[in-house]
Amino acid sequence: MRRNRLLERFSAKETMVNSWISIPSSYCAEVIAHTGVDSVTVDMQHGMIGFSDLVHIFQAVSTSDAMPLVRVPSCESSTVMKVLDAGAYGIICPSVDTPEICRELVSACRYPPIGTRSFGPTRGLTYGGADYIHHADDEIMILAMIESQQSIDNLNEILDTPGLTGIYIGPNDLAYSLGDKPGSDSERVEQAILHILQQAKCRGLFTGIFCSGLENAQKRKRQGFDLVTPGNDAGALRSAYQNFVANISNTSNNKSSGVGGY
Ligand code: 3PY
Ligand code: MG
Repeated sequence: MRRNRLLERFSAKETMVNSWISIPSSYCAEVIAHTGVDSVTVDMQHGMIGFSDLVHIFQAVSTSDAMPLVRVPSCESSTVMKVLDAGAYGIICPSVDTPEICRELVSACRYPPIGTRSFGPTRGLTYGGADYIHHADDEIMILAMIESQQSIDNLNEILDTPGLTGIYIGPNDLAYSLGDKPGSDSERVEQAILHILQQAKCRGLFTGIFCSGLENAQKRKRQGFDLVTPGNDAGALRSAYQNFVANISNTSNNKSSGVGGY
């Protein structure tokens, strides 16, 4: 089976750059996948993306070395299993607030006897290779999003879930949950992020985080996160075009400026 290079780079202790796709365009995803990013995450929670868009995006990503990941809308098992069958090498699941949700997530991602993933690897077999079913449980990553006070209250039990690969922090929802606004870098949000990072790292878990942009991603790298996402595709496109406009017509246009990496 094709190896998951995120796991290889994790073993080598290298920082990885993840991209975040919200635009339903295989061409846009192909361009991003060929920039040297380590992974392309298709955002099916907040992105403008349906299942057939996802398949086309994955086909485009397959022309590069970037690993295909999906941020699913929830831990609901039929969606998790379907995107795995489409060839996802990692699942990022939002709002894993309790150990029960985490166990449900792990179960949906793993074949029996470990979990309850249903057999039918369709495109996973084509992309992964003929021995897919023998190695899928070792190569596919399961990342639980920690993004609420409740998930922090349950952190130890969530992180101790057998089979969990690691965590991915959603700082914007975390800020809301702690009484701040998306994009906040308040002391309580920063303290919470460092606490989650430290608890995950001391268990040897993989750590990822969504970032508000380049500077924020550089800071997270310095803090020791394994994988950083410097915002999404729409945010990057918007800021590039705002920069063109501001520097050519000498007007600053803040009408649609991004928030929290979006
Ligand atoms: C968050 O910051 O809450 C996220 O889910 C990142 O998209
Ligand atoms: Mg979130």
